Amino acid sequence: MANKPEKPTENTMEEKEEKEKKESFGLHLDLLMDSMEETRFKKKYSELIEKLVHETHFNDVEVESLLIIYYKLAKENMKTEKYKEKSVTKEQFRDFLHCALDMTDDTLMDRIFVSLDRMPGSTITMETYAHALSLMLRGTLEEKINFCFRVNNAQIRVYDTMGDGLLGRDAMFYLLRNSLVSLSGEDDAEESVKDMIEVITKKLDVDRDGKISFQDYKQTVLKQPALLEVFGQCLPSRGAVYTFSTTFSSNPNLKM
Ligand SMILES: [Ca+2]
Repeated sequence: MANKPEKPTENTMEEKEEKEKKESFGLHLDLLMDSMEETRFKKKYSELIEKLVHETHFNDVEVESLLIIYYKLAKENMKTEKYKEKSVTKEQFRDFLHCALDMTDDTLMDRIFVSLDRMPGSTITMETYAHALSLMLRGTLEEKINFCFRVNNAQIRVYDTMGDGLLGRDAMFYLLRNSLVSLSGEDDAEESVKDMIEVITKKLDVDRDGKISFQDYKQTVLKQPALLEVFGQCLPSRGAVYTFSTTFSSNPNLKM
């Protein structure tokens, strides 16, 4: 364009960034395949698609689209010849969650992997991937409660060998400090964290034994869903869920 304005307006800047983000993500969100490949894909995965329709909150078209994304990510790996099977690496899934669902916190991602997939190894299976997205995009409150508690516990287990499934004051301090330091700076963090622990314990410790058990947490969050991510973000934001859902679903608002 000859008369391109020097400074794009804010709106087009945003659009440009969004476009670049999608482009940098490249192939991954491209759901198109040539007809031969599509036939092969459907033949190979039709049983798995049917199984996943039962096990996840997606319909058959949505499962197929999500598996195509996986398939294309995995296909890229074959080029490097490092992986013998067509699998998505955890690294790729991390990038995927970053770009598609705006989840940027690396320590959070580590926790999520421990919770999703206890199997060691560098790859993530198609089924684990589909279940993870079902939970993140369409999970019921109860599913999310189970997941978030596991994620928080996984984080503790990394640093605390006591991992007994209870969140005591030390564990809470650790979790909350992580999310607060970035907000308020090192010095103020400690006092704020202690205050928060008081508030949270009052709200969540239903049986008043000083620790937050899964039952304490579950009972409280079922009544007050806003407390789901009280120990730190574990799930993508609503906005990110909606935006990504438009790429693979004809009904992105669908909430099951
Ligand atoms: Ca308790």
